[in-house]
Amino acid sequence: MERTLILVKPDGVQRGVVGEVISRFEKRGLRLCGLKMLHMSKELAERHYHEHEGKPFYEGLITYITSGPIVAMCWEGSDAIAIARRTMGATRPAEAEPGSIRGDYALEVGRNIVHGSDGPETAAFELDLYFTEDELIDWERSTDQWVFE
Ligand code: IDP
Ligand code: MG
Repeated sequence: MERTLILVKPDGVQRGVVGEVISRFEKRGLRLCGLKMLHMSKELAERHYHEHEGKPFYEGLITYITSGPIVAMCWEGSDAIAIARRTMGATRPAEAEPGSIRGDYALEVGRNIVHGSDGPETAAFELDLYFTEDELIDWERSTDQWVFE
């Protein structure tokens, strides 16, 4: 079982697609293991996006991600990281497949609705930024046997 951090970014919250994003991950079969709403501080944004520091879009990215409340979630399942990234679609919405979240709801890379961890190490690092251990819930669904092999 793998866990991944998913964020509905400020544009997604403002545009009222939080439920839609949650619904897509739920329908895919991933299991929700943590959820909260918060307004990211500049410090948290800089820690989250430290790998992009110095890039031309970095300052705009920090301004964007701290511009309003976000929803942070933990989703789990076999291959959750890769499956969530495919469900989200490509970083650049122009390249995101129709049927993906970004392919259906976004136009611009700097307003691309969602974030998802890109690997096991970043997932662990990012989940730790947003959730304490006791905020991540270990539970079973009655449908798990019909979703997990
Ligand atoms: P990801 O979110 O799909 O993992 P990353 O390359 O890690 O994509 O970039 C992080 C975020 O930074 C993107 O989701 C996007 O919001 C923003 N970003 C990336 N590249 C650009 C760009 O060229 N212009 C503006 N924003 C960008
Ligand atoms: Mg990334």
